[in-house]
Amino acid sequence: MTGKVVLHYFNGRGKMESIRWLLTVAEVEFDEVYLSTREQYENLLSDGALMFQQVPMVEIDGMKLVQTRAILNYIAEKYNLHGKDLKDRIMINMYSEGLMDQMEMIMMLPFSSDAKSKLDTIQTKAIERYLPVFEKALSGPMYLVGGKLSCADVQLLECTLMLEEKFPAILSEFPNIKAFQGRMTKIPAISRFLQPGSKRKPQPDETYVKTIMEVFKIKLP
Ligand SMILES: N[C@@H](CCC(=O)N[C@@H](CS)C(=O)NCC(=O)O)C(=O)O
Repeated sequence: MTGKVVLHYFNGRGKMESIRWLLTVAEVEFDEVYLSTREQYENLLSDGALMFQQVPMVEIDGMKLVQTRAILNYIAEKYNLHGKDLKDRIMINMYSEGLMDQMEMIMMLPFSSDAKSKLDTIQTKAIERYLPVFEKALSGPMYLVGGKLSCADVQLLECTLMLEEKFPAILSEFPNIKAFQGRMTKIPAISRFLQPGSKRKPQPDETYVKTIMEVFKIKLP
């Protein structure tokens, strides 16, 4: 690897959090540069560092990577967290996309004007659409795909912890997922990541939302 991995994003979860999780599980050390001013963002733009003028951006192996899914796939491939063959990989990617869809809904809540009704929709979709899929996949196997830890497992843990922050009892009808969480949180890197003071970010607060709005010059209606 050429130099240390550097993450460019806000000091908050957003789209970078799944990347932090995956690097942590791969036991890759990383530094972070937090975007807190419009000027920093404009500097990244004028340096040509952001292909689509968007973050997350990750410096790794001499490259400046953008697009969350592409970054996750690169890390997963590199650190053997993307299955053993093409068929494993498509299953991992399908699970992953479903998990990203759910996490995206939660991520957007602080920017939403009708958060309460959005929250209800998230809960209903989680219980009726998403969690049953993972509950079934984990009825027996330790991991989602190919009997081996993959990026989809890491995202499932991240997503279910996020759901529990909003709906503490949401896994009560999903014992296989609950047992899976128990196993995953015993992995030493994950256990450390869940301790206070790690690089894991807290739930978004007003400062985080305000910073994003200022950096991107967003005005809510
Ligand atoms: N498809 C991109 C979307 C990235 C994205 O929407 N990033 C936001 C911050 S979380 C951004 O940079 N927005 C500024 C803009 O789109 O102009 C990804 O998944 O990385």
